[in-house]
Amino acid sequence: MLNILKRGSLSGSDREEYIRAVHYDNFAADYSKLRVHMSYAPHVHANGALLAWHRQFIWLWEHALRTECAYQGYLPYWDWPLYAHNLSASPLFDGSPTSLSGDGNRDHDYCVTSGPFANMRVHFAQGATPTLQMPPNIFDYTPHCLNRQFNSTVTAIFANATVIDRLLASSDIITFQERMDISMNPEVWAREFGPHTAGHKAMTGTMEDFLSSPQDPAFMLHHGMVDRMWAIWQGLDETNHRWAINGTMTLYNLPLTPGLTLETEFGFGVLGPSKKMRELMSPQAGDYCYEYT
Ligand SMILES: [Cu+2]
Repeated sequence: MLNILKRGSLSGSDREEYIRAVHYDNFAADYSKLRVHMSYAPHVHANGALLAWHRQFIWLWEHALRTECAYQGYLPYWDWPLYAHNLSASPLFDGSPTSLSGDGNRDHDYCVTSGPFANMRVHFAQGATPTLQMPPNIFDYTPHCLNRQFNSTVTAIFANATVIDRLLASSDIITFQERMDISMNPEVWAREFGPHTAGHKAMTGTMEDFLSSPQDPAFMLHHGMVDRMWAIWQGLDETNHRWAINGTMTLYNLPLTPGLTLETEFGFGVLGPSKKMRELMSPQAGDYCYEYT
């Protein structure tokens, strides 16, 4: 009997359980684990690797919660349209004890001072933008507060229900990637976002950093939704969507690396063994056995 792990919304006590596990095994607070996302960042964003690499990244996170923290609940995701117009009203971000903490506190440098992650310290400098050239000293220990500055206008415009419908209606992977992540095109980066970029930009602060955004506990739920969108889209057409790949492993899909194939290998550093793209294409194949509710 297959035991398919569910990913979906959590009730009150389940939320506390999830928060407990996050506190216990926080990729965000673990120097060596966080370095993995930082090191691979220029190779797995705004290109053909974003979806697959982050699928494995959050799966490794889920796996760690389950094996190291005995977490048995669902992996939650951030359902963008639900509170796109008012992030602070969302049960995820209202600052209550069962949220992932709220907005930054404007009287305290936009540090997060409410909810379970109040006064959390993060390790790495922030302010990195997507560039091929890694800024110097990115791995320097630079402790500061987890910070946010919600901008619901961004989610209201770029992560609403219409945006999602349009994303899922994409006729091919090129269109799907572009709609998910318009940052694929640097020319429009400054004025138009796909919902992936919008989630990061709408939270601002820690979540907006290109390299170290996983320092915000919201990162995993944001990428849970990115993965959910891809999983739903893949399932809409097994013949044409399931194995569809497009792009390279260079930022903005520049042709500095070969075009991705199912044999392309992705690294995950200390988090786990390398994986071929082929192994990351179905939530219910290989090591994976999960589905979204
Ligand atoms: Cu990322």
